[in-house]
Amino acid sequence: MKYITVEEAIEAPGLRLVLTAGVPGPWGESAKAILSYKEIPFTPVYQQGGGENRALKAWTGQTSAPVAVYEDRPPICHWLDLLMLAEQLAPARPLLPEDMAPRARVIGLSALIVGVDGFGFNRRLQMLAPMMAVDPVPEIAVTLGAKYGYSEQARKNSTERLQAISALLDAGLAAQQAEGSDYFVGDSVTAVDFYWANFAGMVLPLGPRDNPMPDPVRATYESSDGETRACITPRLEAHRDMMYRRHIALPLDF
Ligand SMILES: N[C@@H](CCC(=O)N[C@@H](CS)C(=O)NCC(=O)O)C(=O)O
Repeated sequence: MKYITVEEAIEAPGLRLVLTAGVPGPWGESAKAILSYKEIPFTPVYQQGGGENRALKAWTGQTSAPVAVYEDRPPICHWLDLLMLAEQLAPARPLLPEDMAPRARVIGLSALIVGVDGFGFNRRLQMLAPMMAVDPVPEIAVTLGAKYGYSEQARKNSTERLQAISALLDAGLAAQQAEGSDYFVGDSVTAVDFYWANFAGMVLPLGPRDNPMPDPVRATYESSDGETRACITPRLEAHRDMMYRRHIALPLDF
C-alpha cells in the first residue's frame, strides 16, 4: 500500500485514513474493509506503530491509528465514530440496522471486539507479554504497554476475557445459524461481521499468501496458547473465512 505523509495529508482533499504501515493491524484492516465494502475512496496516510508520530499528534491530538479525516471536519480517532462516518458517506450499503434493537446488538458486540477491554485490547496485552519479560523491556513495548493498559493483572485476566467474548459470539452465531443466517445479527452483513473477521486474525491469521506479513509479526499474532486458540471456535473460524470469501478482498495489502 502506498502511503502519503501526515504533512501531505493535511493539505489533501477528501477522506484520508491514517494506518499503521506494514502490519495488518485489526483496527486499521477493519476500517479499510468497511470503507472498501462501501466503495468509499480514501487516501492512506502513514503511521509508525509504536512510534513517536509527532506530526500525527499535532494534527489529531493523539498518536494511534486508524484515524479518518474527511474534508475539513475534525479527525475521527474512535472506531464507532469512524463507522458512523462511513454510514453517513455511503448509506446505500448500510452496516448498521435501522431498527434499534438489532442496531444496539451490532454496536454492543462490536464494542466487545474492538473497544477498550474488548477482544482486541486483551489479545494485545497477551501479544505484549513476551516483550515485557525481556530485560530491559524494549522501548516499543514500554510505549504500547503504557498506551494500552498493560499490567501483570490485566494480562492475567486477558484469557478469561477473550474466552467470555468468544463464547458470547459463538453462541450468538449458533442461534443465528439455527434461524438460517450466516451473520451475527439479522440476515445480512453488518459491521460486527467485519470486525470479527479482522480481529480473529490476532489469534489465527490468514496464511502467508492472503496475509503477507513479515515472519516476526506473524509470530506475534499467532497464539501458541491452547486456551487462546480455542477462542477461535470452528464456527467462528468458518464465519471469518466466509467474510473473506464474500466481502473482503484478498490478499491483504498493508
Ligand atoms: N482509538 C482507536 C484504537 C486504536 C488502536 O488501538 N490502534 C492501535 C492498533 S493498530 C495502534 O495504533 N497501535 C500502534 C500505536 O499505538 O502506535 C479506536 O477506538 O479505534
